[in-house]
Formats: sequence, C-alpha cells, structure tokens
Amino acid sequence: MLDPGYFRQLGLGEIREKVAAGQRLSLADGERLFACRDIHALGLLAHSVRTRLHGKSAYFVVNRHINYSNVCVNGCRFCAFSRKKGDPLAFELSESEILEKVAAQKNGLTEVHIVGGCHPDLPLSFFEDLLKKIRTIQPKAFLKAFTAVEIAHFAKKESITVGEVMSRLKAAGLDMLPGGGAEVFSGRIREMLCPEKLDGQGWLDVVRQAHELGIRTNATMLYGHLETQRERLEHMAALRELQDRTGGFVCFIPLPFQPANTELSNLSPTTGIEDLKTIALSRLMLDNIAHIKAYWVMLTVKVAQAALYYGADDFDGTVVEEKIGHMAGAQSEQGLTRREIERIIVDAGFEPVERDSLFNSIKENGRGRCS
Ligand code: V47
Ligand code: SF4
Repeated sequence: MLDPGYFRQLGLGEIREKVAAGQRLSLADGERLFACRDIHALGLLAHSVRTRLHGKSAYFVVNRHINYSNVCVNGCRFCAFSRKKGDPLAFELSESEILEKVAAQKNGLTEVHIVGGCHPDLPLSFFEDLLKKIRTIQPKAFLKAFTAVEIAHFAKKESITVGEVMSRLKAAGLDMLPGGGAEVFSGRIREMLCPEKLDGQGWLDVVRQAHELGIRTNATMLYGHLETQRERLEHMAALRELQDRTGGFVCFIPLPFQPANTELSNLSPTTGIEDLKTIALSRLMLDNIAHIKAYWVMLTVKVAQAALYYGADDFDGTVVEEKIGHMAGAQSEQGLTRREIERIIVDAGFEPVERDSLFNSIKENGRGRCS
C-alpha cells in the first residue's frame, strides 16, 4: 500500500520506513512532510497509521455544547466570541437557563461540553452547583467542562491552587477537561495574539495536574493565523512529551482559525489542503495520542468527511448549539443529528461507532458513563 518507490521519488523514503515501522518522527521529519506538495502522499502515510489504530471505525458522540457566558477578561485577538462585562452583546446564562438546555436533550446524550469566557465575577461555587444539578438531570452524560485557561482563572479568582479547583470540580461531577485554550504554545505568537491569557507552559502545567488527579483531557491547536509550520510542530512535540509522562490525553483537535469579526479579519481562512495537511501531520507526529478529531464545526462537514482519509478517526458529535466558531464566521450547521453523522461516515466508506467521551463504544458498554 505504501509503495516505497513513490515515497522515495518524493524524498520521503526514510519517513515512509519510519511510519511503516511505527517509529517516532522528528521535528525535521515534520518539516519535510509540511513541505511536500503531494497531499496524496501525506494522506497515504497518515491513513496507514489511522487504519493500524482504528481500522474502518469512525467515532462520533451524541453531545451538546453549552457556552455559559462570553464575558471574558482576556480579549484574545483571534476571538470573536468574547465581550467585556457591560457590552451590549455580552451574555450570561442563568443556572436555570443552562439546566433547561441540558434537560431538553432527550436523544441519548452522553456528553455535555461546557465552556465560557474567563468571567470576572462568577464564583467557583456557581460551577460546582451547576455540575451537581446537571448530573441529576443527565446522570449518564460525561461532564466535559472548563478549559485549562478557565481552571487557572478560577484558581486566581478564588486564591486557591489549580489542584484544589479541579478536586472540588471533580467532587461536584466533572469527568474531563476539553482541549481548548492551548492555541499554539509559542511565546512569540501568544505575546502578539493573547498576552493576557495563561501562557503555554501554564496550560501544560494545569493539564499535567489534571492528569495526575485522574482527570483525562483533550488538547487543541489553533492554526492558520500568524504561526509558522515549525511552531505547529513544536506545539505537537510539547503535547507528545507530556503524553509520554502522563498518558492523560484522549484526543487531539486541530482548530482552523476562523477570521471573521476578529481583530485578524484581514487574514484569509485556511484552505482545504492546509486543513488536510495539518490533520495528516497531527496523526503522524502524535504517535502517542490515540485519536485525532475532525471538528466539523470549524472544518466544514465536507472537509471533515475527507479528513477521515487523512488521519482523523473522530467526527466529534451532534453539538446542537455552537457559538465560538460561528461568531467568527464558521459556515457549518449549528448541530447535526446522529442520523446525519452516520450518513456522512458511511458515505465516506467508514463504519460509524457511537462513543462516549473516553472513546468507549456505546454499543459494547451500554449508553453513557457508569454512575
Ligand atoms: O479555546 C477561539 C478556539 C476553542 C477561534 O475538547 C477559535 O473535545 C477558531 O476547544 N477560530 C474552543 N478557533 C473549541 C474547543 C473544542 C471544540 C470541540 C471539541 C473540543 C474537545 C474542544 O476555539 C477555544 C479557542 O482555542 N477559538 N476563537 C476562532 N476565531
Ligand atoms: Fe476569552 Fe477564550 Fe475568547 Fe480568549 S479565546 S478571549 S480566553 S473566550
């Protein structure tokens, strides 16, 4: 399948051998792959790894996103979602509004994904109460909530450690952290785009502590703005290094930058080829993270479907309501039904597997988390 002559002719003979032998790729290998203009060659390499790990399975989850508030003290330049307190477009959902959204899901929900801005006033007790109440309404759903950036913000606000924040949230029902807020770890980029935000090392420290507390997490990478390909590879290498130590990452999610309504709206959105290349590089570099997500909300359904042949094995889920990408111009639907996702996956030639947040098959394990 990976014809040696074809890869040799592209100058990728050695990399092909490493991939076939399951050996780790270096940053220099990653740079050579990014420089390759033959997208099929990258796809074949990434697909061989994806197939070795997951066969024909393509995973999805019946989930619901909830953004509790867009009020944020950080003001990242790439964000179209956040507003300062008092802005006419600022919003804060009340506890009962959030619980209504959760209760309205009667479709076998197995994941609630809750994130928001770094709100200056909401106390940690608000989120503890919220998690406890959501748990009683949807006892089988995994509660995947609060990025490492929000956790660090809660700690600062309450003058306690991030470990204490996560222990309290875990006791209230938190199962897992989503992967947001990682952006790219490069100090050069963060200084330009999000100087107020928790820095790259800070993000990695919070996530390491989550893993040590038994809280699994995802990891994202925001690409397609001012970062270099080398900075993307360094971001992946930092995640790979932490994963070697903790094994706590479940899934990696490359997020293509949506420029509309942001301070970087002069930039063009990523192209489909750039997206597929980045997915393929993620699969090839992150040899110790089991799952690569094609997040259809930001990629579009069509590119996400194609990404299943470029190293992605997960399609995310039903989502229902999404604000962060859509406020920045994402053209995708707000949500998809289970049936629509299954059709997209089958049409691509894969077998849909409904999963929970930790990628246990729902069919094999029964629906939802064990209580
Ligand atoms: O943290 C902000 C990013 C993230 C923009 O863990 C932007 O399963 C693109 O993290 N264009 C939120 N991206 C999304 C996220 C996520 C999504 C789906 C699944 C999971 C998971 C995590 O979106 C933010 C930030 O990094 N973001 N602005 C923008 N204009
Ligand atoms: Fe706030 Fe997150 Fe938007 Fe940054 S990306 S401004 S931290 S909501």
